[in-house]
Amino acid sequence: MKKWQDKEEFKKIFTEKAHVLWEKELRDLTLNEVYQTIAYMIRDLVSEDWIRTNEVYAEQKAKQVYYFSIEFLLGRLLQSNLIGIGLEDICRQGLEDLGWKLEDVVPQERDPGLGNGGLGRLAACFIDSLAALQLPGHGCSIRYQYGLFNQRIVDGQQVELPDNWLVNGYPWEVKRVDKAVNVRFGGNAYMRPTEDGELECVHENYSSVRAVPYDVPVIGYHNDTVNTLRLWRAEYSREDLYRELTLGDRHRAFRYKNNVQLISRFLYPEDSTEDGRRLRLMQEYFMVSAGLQSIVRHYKRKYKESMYKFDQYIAIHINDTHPALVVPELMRILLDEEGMAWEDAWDITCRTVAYTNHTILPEAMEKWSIPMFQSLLPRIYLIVEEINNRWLKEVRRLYPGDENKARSVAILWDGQVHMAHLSVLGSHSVNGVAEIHSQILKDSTLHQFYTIFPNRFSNKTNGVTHRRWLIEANPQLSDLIDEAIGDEWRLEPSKLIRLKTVSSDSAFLDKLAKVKKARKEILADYIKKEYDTNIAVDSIFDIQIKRIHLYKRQLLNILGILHLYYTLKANPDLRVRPHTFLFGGKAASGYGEAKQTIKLINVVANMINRDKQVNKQLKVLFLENYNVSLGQLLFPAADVSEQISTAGKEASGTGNMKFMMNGAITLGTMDGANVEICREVGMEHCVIFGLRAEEVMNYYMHGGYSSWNMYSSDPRIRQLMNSLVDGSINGEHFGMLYESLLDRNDEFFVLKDFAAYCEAHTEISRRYANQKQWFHSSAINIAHSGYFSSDRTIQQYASDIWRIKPVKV
Ligand code: GPU
Repeated sequence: MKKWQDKEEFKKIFTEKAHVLWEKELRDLTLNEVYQTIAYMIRDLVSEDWIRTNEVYAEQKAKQVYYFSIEFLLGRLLQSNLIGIGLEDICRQGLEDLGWKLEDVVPQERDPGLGNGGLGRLAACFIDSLAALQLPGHGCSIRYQYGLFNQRIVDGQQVELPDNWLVNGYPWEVKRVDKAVNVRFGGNAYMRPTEDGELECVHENYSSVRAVPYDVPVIGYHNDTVNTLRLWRAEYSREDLYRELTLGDRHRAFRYKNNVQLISRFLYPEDSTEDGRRLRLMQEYFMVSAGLQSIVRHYKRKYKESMYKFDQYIAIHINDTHPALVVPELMRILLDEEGMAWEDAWDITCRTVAYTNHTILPEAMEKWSIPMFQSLLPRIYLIVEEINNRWLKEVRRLYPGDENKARSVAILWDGQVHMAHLSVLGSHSVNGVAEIHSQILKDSTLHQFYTIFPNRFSNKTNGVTHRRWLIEANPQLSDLIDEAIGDEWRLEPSKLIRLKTVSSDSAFLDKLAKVKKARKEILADYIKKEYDTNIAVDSIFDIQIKRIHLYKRQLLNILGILHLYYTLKANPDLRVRPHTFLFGGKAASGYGEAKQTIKLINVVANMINRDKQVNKQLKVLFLENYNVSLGQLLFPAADVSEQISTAGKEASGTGNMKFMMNGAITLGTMDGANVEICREVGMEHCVIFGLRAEEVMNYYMHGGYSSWNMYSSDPRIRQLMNSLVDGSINGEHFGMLYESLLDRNDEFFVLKDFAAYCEAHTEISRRYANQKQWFHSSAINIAHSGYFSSDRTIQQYASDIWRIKPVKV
């Protein structure tokens, strides 16, 4: 790559580019135009490498992976791309000469809200790691016009505003009209005999949607690899529109046009729960069909190999079940377009596809009603039916008379299409995202499949990219690490383990404490500016940031805070270590309990922050619109990482890893990746509390838990529960939460874990009192965070599942 040699060259190119783009003098540029100018300059720099990367892959016929995900939560790209190509400093200096600060330009970029939470952010970390490791791998998703809603808090309540993230254009994308494909919906499909006695499928009266790809470069870290994230947009096909119009039905024509445009208009505001909408199914098939068609076309044109060898050159990964239709869609292409026999097509499909499960919450398991599925995707339905028939025949042959077996592995059952079952059956690899989660899949959720295909199952513990979450988010800490152990960890995060050698060194720990303080100051400044609130940087910053969900138990956290408040009120002379509790996260728009939790947090926060008797010791804040960029400000400033989901419920969690990488101590349950975090760092460097997954499971299976008993036996709980409904919290009522905790027997064991949670907090305060000990733990956490780099995760996927190798560009 021909880079800007120095700031003078940067300034020269910037000036030329800005003139061409905006036709005005530099001094008249808006900050947003400055941002866009640099983005286009970076595009220019990488364009040759981008073309070259694809050429080299094709020349070498390298095996490639396509990572299909209904979400990619990218975050801003300007700074990470500058860091990736090693030009951040030159850019900063050049801008400074021209009168701008890079720090003011960066926030001009809007976070593309193309994801909800962990699943989408994982996909973004994964493509970052693929490029960093020079692996041939690309992302495939939808270019939603509106991302996840923007969250405002009004009177303590969540208000959802549309996230029109594309208003000012998106300089990182390239529209590729020449690569558009058509996707078919509706109509009718049936089998008919051909002249030579075979069966062929007829699909007629369907309507066509044009899928147009927008490509975003995924730039490798200090290498020449530029992979592609391909985002599909739905457009109406002019021919179809004109046909309707010439047939004289204007209403039908406009309905067609509107329906088509809806397909890529909104990202669904759900995280782990699914409310089965027709449009969502359309989105899933749209992404899958467009993606697969373009992969097959590229394979035939550039690799010029037989479709019988498809799986030797192509791996397809499905990020949870939202892209599970790749299984029948690849079958359709192989059967109908390539004329393959069923057995061959099935064999190739299973060898190509691999599946990751991200949840065991039963309500989050995707199922579609058969009538809806059939009317929307008639040809795909015929194929799914055939897959199911052949499969159940096989199962009944293997386990005669065992209808339970058949039921628990069926794809079509009870009038529904079971997407997880389709995914397991149609792939050669199934993995969970943390050890405990993979074990639960084998033991319960997918147990029957596991008995039939034990070798198909494995674990791939999640990871996060240390490039964004440490190097970019926390340059102060990154520099300190360089100083202590050299900078090799930037390329190989496992080298962070060398920090153990300085983790008891007082001089180092003092510097670590200074860095933490500096990051708390940066956050405090932001909070002062945005909320006009002062937070004390010598208080413990205790942070819970993630989607709001009953199983994640933000309720446990806020009830703990409320109890602390009552304790302080009842004991005016009591002095506790000052605490700042920060929350952030969005609630799905239709999720009443989650929204009421937000309200509770805000009302309690208000009550506490205004109370002069306690607000020197206690401060609570709910930060609006938690997203990737806000995360980059919060993780570096945290002392305590709240990871308090009900054991067995959080598949992995990935925020836990971002916190530890930035030196926060985990306060958590034995759930998801917390289990591995605390195994790596040692029990003495995290604080673990609460029921274990087996205990939770036991209560579910055999009963024996009554939240009313907790209410009767623990006066603290009684006081808290009463306060939810008696108006004592600023006159507000929280009936829905009260019901969930008491009348519906506290499904997530908030009250059961309450006492242990309070003790865990006491333990945190006790440990924080010894600063040297605290920062020793902090250092140990950073040292072990190398294991939780997505580079490690991706290497495991690459060697165990995809069988792909690095390619030097
Ligand atoms: N997850 Br399924 C989501 O964020 N959204 C989903 O629709 C589904 C799962 C999360 C899990 O809840 C979280 O535990 C995990 O760390 C993350 O996926 C990535 O694996």
